[in-house]
Amino acid sequence: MSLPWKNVRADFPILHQQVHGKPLVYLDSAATAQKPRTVIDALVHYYERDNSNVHRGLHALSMRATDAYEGARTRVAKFINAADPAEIIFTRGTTEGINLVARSYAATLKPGDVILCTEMEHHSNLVPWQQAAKASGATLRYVPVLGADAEGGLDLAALDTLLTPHVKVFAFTHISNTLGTINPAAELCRRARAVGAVSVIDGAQSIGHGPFDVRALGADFVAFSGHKMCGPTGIGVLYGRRALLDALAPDETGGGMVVSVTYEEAKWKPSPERFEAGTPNIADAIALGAACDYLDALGRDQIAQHDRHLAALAREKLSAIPDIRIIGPRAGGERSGLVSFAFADVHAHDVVTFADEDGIALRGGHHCNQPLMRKLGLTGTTRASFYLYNTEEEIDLLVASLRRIVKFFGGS
Ligand code: C6P
Repeated sequence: MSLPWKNVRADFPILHQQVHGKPLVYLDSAATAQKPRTVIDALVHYYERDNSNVHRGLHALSMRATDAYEGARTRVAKFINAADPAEIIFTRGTTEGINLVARSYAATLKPGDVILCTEMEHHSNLVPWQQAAKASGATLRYVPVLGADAEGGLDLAALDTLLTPHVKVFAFTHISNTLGTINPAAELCRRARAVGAVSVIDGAQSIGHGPFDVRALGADFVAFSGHKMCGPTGIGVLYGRRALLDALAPDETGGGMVVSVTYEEAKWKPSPERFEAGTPNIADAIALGAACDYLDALGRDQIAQHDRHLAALAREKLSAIPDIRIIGPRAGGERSGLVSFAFADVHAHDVVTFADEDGIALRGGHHCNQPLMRKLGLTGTTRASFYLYNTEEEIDLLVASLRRIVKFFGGS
């Protein structure tokens, strides 16, 4: 919890502004995190000094760009403790990474096979599997979420019956973007492997919020987005175990991913090139490497402790507001750095609009979790998500704003 707060906030130029005449309180980092100066500088530096295409040119700029791009791959591999940089495929983000795996597996699945997801999946880790099931004739099943407010997490006992040898893929989120639930990812990967299924972790909400070790987790595939870990938008990563990637057909074909081409056919390069057809997103990959440096320098354990401390404090303070319903796990150890809540008589969009008048950025709606919302009997929630630049004082401003909103709408 002892991050150097003043210095941390000074690293983020965007935080030092007024919104509607009030100091900005940014509590929407689960949607996208803000960027430190070092990440912004990495982008500027690349475009001012090194901009060139990679893997193709023999001139100085191209070689510098290639070195920086491949350096970023090595940096990301280290960030998640991958065994080999070739296991890092640059994508546009979590969504593209999951689609790549889902489309590739759709070609190998058949009727009788099962794809297992959970009821708390973001649409990006649900719809691609629906499509894969439709395309292949496989069956899609879900691990239930327990409790009227989803406070019980995943029904791990149900896994005993759901996780059979028919399951070929088990795709689950590490941290729920709506509930804040931290799922026992290592256990889920281990149990998937025990029945011969590959594990696919949606790491969108966990990657920037603490240590992340793909080998300790025993993960087969992990997808995440740069923009949720202080990196740029438009860049993400699909991690895949080397042996699995080598067995996977490419999803997209074209320049850069082939060793030889005739008018009749083509031969693929190994991973990662095989999965990166066309000119990649060079600048953003390099800046993602800078984001890894930034987070590691702060200390990822400390970031995790800080985020979770703020969320626990927020939950405690929000609980005192009349008529509030707080969703997700109650125990601190199972909850990440976000809090989701709802009022019976005030729509989440109204809450967000009113809070915005106080300079506070929240997110309201279904958070791309429509089936989960339906299950909980909600049209949406309001979500406050915390990150390394947030402070305890900002929680007090949030609580004061919410009290104003409840009063306006006629509450106690
Ligand atoms: N969640 C949120 O406000 P992309 O858009 O590809 O970078 O990430 C998709 C995604 C996948 N899984 C989880 C768990 C996520 O939270 C997200 C993005 C944002 O919660 C936007 S909906």
